[in-house]
Amino acid sequence: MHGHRNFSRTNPYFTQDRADLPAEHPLRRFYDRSNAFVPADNFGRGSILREIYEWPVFAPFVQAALGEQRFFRYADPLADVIVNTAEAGNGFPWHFDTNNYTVTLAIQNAEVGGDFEYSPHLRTPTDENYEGVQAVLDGDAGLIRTLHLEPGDLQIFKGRYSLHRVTPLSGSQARYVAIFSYVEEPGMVGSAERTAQLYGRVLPVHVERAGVRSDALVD
Ligand SMILES: O=C(O)CCC(=O)C(=O)O
Ligand SMILES: [Fe+2]
Repeated sequence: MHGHRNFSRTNPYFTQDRADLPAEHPLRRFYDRSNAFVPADNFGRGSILREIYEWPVFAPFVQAALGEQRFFRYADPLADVIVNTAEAGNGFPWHFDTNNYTVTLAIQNAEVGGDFEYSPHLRTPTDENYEGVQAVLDGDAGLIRTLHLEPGDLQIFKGRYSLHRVTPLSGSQARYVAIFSYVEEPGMVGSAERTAQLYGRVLPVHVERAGVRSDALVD
């Protein structure tokens, strides 16, 4: 597998610790996060994932489902269609996405775990609802919905206001999910810094297009 591993410890917001707040506050709840991204140049012409991504009816379908006004395929040759891999452990703990939406295709499930848990519309642009977030982090089943996806299932999910996680994995089989990325302007690529973080390398295009940036994809 040509994945680049990422380990971190993050709160649900991907922000710094706040020593001024009580220990149980959501901004102070840090979880291990561990996964690997297989960059898009492993899925070249003729690969099934690229055929789906570039299938002329696919992007318009996703755009209509999301109701987005401006919607373009990502122009980043390392990041437009990638595979996320996660092994036994705590792959994707509770978080709000920093991007507006995520489009995934389930490829392989782990033996145990890997369900998608989410709490719809838990915060709004004007109300962080830290009490509600804390209740979900503490396992309040009344606020949590569970989705079990099987290989081949396409998921279109708006994660900025809905807290979500992938339940911890166990067993020897890794979980694989493809992620299709879209942006609001044509011709965009990721910044060199973020690309190096996520994929462990950059291409000339990431340096050359330093003025035309977007990091509006994977969190
Ligand atoms: O792997 C998944 O099913 C979703 C992961 C996720 O929440 C994300 O990429 O932001
Ligand atoms: Fe997410």
